[in-house]
Amino acid sequence: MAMERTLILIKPDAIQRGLIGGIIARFEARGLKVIGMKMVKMSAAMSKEHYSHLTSKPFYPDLEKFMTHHPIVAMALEGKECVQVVRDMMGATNARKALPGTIRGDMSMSTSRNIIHGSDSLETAGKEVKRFFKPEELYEYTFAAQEYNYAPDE
Ligand code: DAT
Ligand code: MG
Repeated sequence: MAMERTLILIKPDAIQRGLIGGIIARFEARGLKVIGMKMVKMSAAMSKEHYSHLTSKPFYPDLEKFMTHHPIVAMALEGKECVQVVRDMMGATNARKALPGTIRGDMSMSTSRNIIHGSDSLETAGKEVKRFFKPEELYEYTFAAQEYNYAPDE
């Protein structure tokens, strides 16, 4: 299986609630590699691009206001099949329906205040990592104990 990259955003609600470290710890414990990480304040234009599938929805104005009013943490993660792995770790969009054990299911109670974004497909992930990170902000390195994260034939 090929290595993939995906984009995570730790949203304003998570930052206000002191959950940055708790969220990052989940990904580290899973064995995903952090290859880029920074704080950013999304602009309205970035929000409209990032949520282009939702701009016509009635809740979009609140979503844009929410995502742009406060800095967020952007992370690029790398791992085998990590786009789906991260989606599974996040849980359902409506956090009240997210299963216990998922990030949303353990730490949030809302659809619009659901603490984390993760890319929804490999194609989206490619675009989203580029949206938030310049090439020089992404780092290539290997885990010293890589053979303990994956078998050679995976
Ligand atoms: P996800 O974040 O699980 O990929 P999405 O891409 O459909 O879900 O929506 C992006 C964000 O928009 C979501 O995290 C919160 C907000 N949102 C989606 N549906 C909503 C709704 N019905 N009411 C309020 N906010 C919503
Ligand atoms: Mg989405």
